[in-house]
Amino acid sequence: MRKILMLSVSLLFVGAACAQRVQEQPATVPETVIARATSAIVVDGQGNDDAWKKATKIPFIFPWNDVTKETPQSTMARMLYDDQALYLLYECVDPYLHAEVTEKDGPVWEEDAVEIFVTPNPADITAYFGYEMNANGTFLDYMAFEGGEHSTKSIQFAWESEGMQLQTSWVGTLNDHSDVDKSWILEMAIPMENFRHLGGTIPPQPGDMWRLNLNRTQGYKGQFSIWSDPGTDKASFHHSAFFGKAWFSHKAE
Ligand SMILES: [Ca+2]
Ligand SMILES: [Ca+2]
Ligand SMILES: [Ca+2]
Repeated sequence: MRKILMLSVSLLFVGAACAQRVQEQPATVPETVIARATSAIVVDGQGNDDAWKKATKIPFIFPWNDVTKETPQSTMARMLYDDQALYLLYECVDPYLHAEVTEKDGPVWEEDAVEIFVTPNPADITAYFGYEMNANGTFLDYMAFEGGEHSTKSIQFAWESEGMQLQTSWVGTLNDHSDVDKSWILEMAIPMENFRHLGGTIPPQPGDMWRLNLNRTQGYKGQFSIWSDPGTDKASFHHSAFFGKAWFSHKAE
C-alpha cells in the first residue's frame, strides 16, 4: 500500500511540471465572495438551478500558456454555501474530452480534471484539503501538509471525505479524439462536516474567510489554468501561500 501511495505522489508532481510561465504573477491574491444558496441545488451536472444565477463567476487564468497565441480552454467556476454543504460548479470549454480513470483516489490529475484546494483556517494555511475530480465524475480526496512555500509536501490520500455529491455532463464524445468536443460541466456538493480537523468554524459564518484555490489540469492537448496564480515557473498547484481569499456572505449576492 505504501508503495502505491508513494508512486501516486511522484506522478502528482511530474504530471504538473510541463508548461512554462509566460505571464507576470499578480501582486496580490484574488478575493471572491461565496453567496448563501437561497434555493435548492440539485447536483445533476447541469448547473441550471436558480441559485447558481446569484453566484459570483470566477474565471481561471493561464500563467503558463500564451493564450493570445493559442485558443484558451476557458473555465468558469462558481461557489455557493449553506449550513450543510459547499457547492461548486465548473464550466469547462474543452475540444478534447478525456477521462478514463474510474477508481476512487486514482490519478485523475493526468486527465481532464478540476480541483479545489481549501482550508477553513486562514490562521494556518500549511494544511489543507484537496479534491480533484475528472470529467467522468471520479474523484480523489486527501489532506495535504506543507512546511513552507517550497518544502516537501505530505499528502495523505488515505483520508476519505464522506457524503460527497458529484455529477458531470459534457457536450461531445468522451475519450474519442477523432472529433472536436465542446465542453463539460462538473457540479458538486461537499458536506461541511468534511472541513473539520484543521480549525476554523464549521459551518462557516457570514464574514468568515477561507483560503482556497481552484485549478484545472492540462488533460489531453489542454492547458493548466487556475484562479490564484502560485507564481511558479512551471505549472504547479500545491502552494497554499498563494491561495485566494473567499469570504462567506450572509446573503445571496
Ligand atoms: Ca481536454
Ligand atoms: Ca482519499
Ligand atoms: Ca471527443
